[in-house]
Amino acid sequence: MGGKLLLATNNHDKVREYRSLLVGLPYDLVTPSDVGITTRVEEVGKSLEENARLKATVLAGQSRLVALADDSGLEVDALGGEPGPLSARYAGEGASDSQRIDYLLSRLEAVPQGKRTARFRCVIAIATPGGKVETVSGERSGIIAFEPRGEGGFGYDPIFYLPELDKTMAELSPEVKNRVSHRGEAARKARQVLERLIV
Ligand code: ITT
Repeated sequence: MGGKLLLATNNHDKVREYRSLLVGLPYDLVTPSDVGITTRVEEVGKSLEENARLKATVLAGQSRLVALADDSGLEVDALGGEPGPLSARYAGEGASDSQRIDYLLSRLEAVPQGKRTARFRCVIAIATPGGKVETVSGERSGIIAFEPRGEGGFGYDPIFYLPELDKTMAELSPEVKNRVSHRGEAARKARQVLERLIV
């Protein structure tokens, strides 16, 4: 039996996706608030990988549980890879998803369809209380739409258009998003790491 696995995130949308992506593993998934942890780890790293490692290591140490952290972001080519690791704070601390979308669209106003390529990246770090850390990652390419569409998902999903499916990520069902998303790819690799940790 694997015991408890701490989902080291304060983002409820990520928790919802991981509950489905990690289904069937012999772990009881818990959140920081479930185990009385209220600290927010400052994301001081320069890369998604650094920040994911930091969040997983700190929370595994505090909880004495295996911890899985996710640092993810959107890289827009016309903006030199921005917002990247700053995706959550792009329109300032405390901004809403729709304010971040508006801000990003305003930065891309003059950029034509053919130059709006982007990718979502997700890095997952899994840390043990003993201090071991492993990382895995996933990515999904797409195009930044001119206006938001769809009600599903979260974050930048309504403006992330997938030409192969002719839909934005927010127009996909949760099952299809998990199949094609950056987080889905990373979580399938994380599953293998977690299976190895079970003794
Ligand atoms: P934790 O650090 O507590 O996990 P957070 O929301 O601060 O939560 P990140 O630092 O990883 O998470 O920021 C990721 C941001 O990137 C998030 O706020 C979204 O705006 C965006 N993002 C990540 N995954 C996404 C997805 O699947 N779809 C749309 N936007 C996503």
